[in-house]
Amino acid sequence: PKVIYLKDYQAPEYLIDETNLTFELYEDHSLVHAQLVIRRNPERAAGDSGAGLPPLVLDGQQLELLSLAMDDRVLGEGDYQLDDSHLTLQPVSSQFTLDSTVRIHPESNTALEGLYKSGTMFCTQCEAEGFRKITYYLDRPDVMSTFTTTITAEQHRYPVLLSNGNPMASGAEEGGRHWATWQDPFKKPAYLFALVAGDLWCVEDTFTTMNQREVALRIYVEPENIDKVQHAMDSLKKSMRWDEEVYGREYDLDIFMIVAVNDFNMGAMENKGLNIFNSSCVLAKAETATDAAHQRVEAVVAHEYFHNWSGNRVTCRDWFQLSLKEGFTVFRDAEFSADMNSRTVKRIEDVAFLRTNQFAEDAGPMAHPVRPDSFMEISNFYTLTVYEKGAEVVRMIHTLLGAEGFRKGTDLYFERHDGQAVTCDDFVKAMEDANGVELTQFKRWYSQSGTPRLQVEESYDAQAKTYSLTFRQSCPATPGQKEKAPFVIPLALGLLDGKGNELPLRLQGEGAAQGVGRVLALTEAEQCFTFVDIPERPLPSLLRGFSAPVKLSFPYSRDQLMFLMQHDSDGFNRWEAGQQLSVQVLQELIAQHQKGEPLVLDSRLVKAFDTLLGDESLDQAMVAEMLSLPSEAYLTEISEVADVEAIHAAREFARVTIGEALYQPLLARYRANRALSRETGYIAEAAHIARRTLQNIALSYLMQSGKAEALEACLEQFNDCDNMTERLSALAVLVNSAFEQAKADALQRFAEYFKDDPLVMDQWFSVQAGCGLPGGLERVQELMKHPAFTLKNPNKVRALIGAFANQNLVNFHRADGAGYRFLADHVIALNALNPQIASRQLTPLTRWRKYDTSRQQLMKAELERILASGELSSDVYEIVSKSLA
Ligand code: B3K
Ligand code: ZN
Repeated sequence: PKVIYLKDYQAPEYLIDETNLTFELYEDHSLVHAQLVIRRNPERAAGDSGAGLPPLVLDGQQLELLSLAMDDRVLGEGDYQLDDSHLTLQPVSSQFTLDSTVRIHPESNTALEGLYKSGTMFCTQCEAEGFRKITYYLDRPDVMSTFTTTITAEQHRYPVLLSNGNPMASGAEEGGRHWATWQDPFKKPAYLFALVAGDLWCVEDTFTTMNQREVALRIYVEPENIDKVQHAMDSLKKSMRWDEEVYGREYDLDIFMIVAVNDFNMGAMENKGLNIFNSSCVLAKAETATDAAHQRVEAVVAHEYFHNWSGNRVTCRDWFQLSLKEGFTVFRDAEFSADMNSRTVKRIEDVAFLRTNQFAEDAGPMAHPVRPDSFMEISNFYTLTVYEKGAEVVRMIHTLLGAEGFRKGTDLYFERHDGQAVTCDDFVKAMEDANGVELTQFKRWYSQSGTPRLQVEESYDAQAKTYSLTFRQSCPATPGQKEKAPFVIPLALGLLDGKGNELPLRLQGEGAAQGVGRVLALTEAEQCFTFVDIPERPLPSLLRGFSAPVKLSFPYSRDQLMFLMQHDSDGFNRWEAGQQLSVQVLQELIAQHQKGEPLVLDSRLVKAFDTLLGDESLDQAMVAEMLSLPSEAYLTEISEVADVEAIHAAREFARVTIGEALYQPLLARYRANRALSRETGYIAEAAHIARRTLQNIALSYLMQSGKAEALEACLEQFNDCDNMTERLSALAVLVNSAFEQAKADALQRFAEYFKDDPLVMDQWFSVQAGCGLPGGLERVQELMKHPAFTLKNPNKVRALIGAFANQNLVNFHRADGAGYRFLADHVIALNALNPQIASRQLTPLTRWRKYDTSRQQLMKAELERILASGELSSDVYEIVSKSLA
């Protein structure tokens, strides 16, 4: 596959003003008629006269061309050139209409890109480059067109026919077929096109916008899921209101639709007026979806809705700018979730995820800037860096400008670029212009990859009462980028006195203290800040709220961390102090394990947890977060060379020790919370979610004791609860326990009861795939034979293979390499079926540099085997070849 570079970007030679599509859907093929109103792009027309018009090169893949006409002149084979990805013709005037008919095969499309079938329904996924599998087109985001779409299909099988925009007309045809026409008045790139045809039911509601326009809201699902839609509908209405209140953005069409499909490569897709969702991101009810699933639905519904402005009304010029819409929209949905739930907990979850996964990506062979310079396959760039780090970059702008300044910037951005396809530079320019600031150096966050390190040193002068912090930033080399220039790092901090109170902050040279807590902007490789009037040696609270995506190091003692855990006014940093304490303690255990010494847990960690459990005034969600030890994946990420077995043994040892030492307070908390759960029944609100989370963490520690009393509590919860959160947690701790009979019974009864609900079966697979007890690979191989499993459904692949390779590190990384062989076998099988899913599942193998030499060899050997396995998709080829480079 060839490499595409940002530096080669050129505006399109031609534009498409109008796109008229007619789909004829049949069981063994479909026909697509396209009428495109095309004109020469005036921006490119300067030197045209003498040389004549340039050729028109349309994208098209896996299309069977049946007819072609230009301005009513039928074109024959000599009039155009066809290869497997382009149709090239020679225009004779600068404006013309092109008519084409192609035959395609959605019924056998297992890649789930373009037009395909999910179960009995037809649906589409066009981002990034799927539209070219539907018809010949200028399939690039800077070509924006109005779309009119007519769909014809058998009435009985496909009573519902949907596309973007507003419904215009519909009717019956002979032979039991019917048709519907939709028109989208907003110009859009082809990647936002969508079509759905199926036997669907919908839940309807309305939303009145800030200008009193009534919008019809419809969520379409297969009939058996109609009772699982209310939560998504509530989330949608909250999102629409929030975007009006926080960003002043109003919805623009008269109707907004969401369709749930079972077979989907990603979470969801923001097609104009017709969002298509993975059913896992729409369907939720108490009995079948956990709290986490409810929160995910709320977040993804919001994310896709927010794209209507950040992505659709203002879109990307080219795919290198992907983070323009994704980073910004992730930031928007994170703030929405923070406002709907607990702000601190949302931040903790996002940071834990970023540090575990995006930092690993940024340190690996696929490291790339938030705005990449090149790619082979754009589908491989829907990454944690583009999404999550991209959101951190937008958050830093928000931090530097303040909420008001940021809003001025987004207002200008939306006003200036409405209807346009623009760049990350345009976004930053709007921020600069609206605030009269310069962000030139800040933009390095878009162009430099890698996670910056920030080393901090302190010194206190008791005589002068000054306290100085020296910051040294650096950033490791990443593929293609050896040297890095300093970043602008917004550093939020506060200083605590010996009682835990915040000290007023005045920097040397400032007239008066600027209050407690503030944000410093670091811009140099090395920089020193001196605070004056500091009466005693303070304890600094640094990088509050994780104000920049960096690896901070400051030599805190364990006692200082315990102090911060209790006294820091920043909730995020209270949690962070606890994490750092846990990391120190766990690393000590890891070292003991490696030396073959007996493991001894620092009792201060137990004491800190005891204090947390005893403090009834604390937010339960925070207590739950703070009682959770850093994951094995995070401990891997921060290791120089990850010792899989030592990490697992250390963490398990800590869990057992804590479970035994704090058995009584955990049991008390557990019983109190479980009693409340029974009393109130399931309510999907923050306070209840917090209570259940803590209850379930307590249960998992209690079960570490192996006591019959704990088993009894666990079984009682499993059998007698009214919701999936309690049931699945109980199942998960049983699965990870040594109570073989109880485990087998519970698994069997669960599967029997939920066998017809694919999303619940996904959870059943995941819980088992993640079980770190010996024999994990064999269990997963056995589960692959279960009738509910299929490689063709991405959710199933993620639930079983993905959960095993990403969450069951001790089994996946077995010393004999069998886990690696298993993964590679399935990547090879998936490569032929669904390249996007194949290449995503590969990620764990790309991390081979983290492991000992023996595992490195084994992992590389599997990558080589994939490379040699035959014809590879561009998706898989790019990841494998870059990983081995
Ligand atoms: N924009 C889509 C992603 C589509 C990915 C295609 N390979 C989902 C989202 O970020 O909202
Ligand atoms: Zn998105």
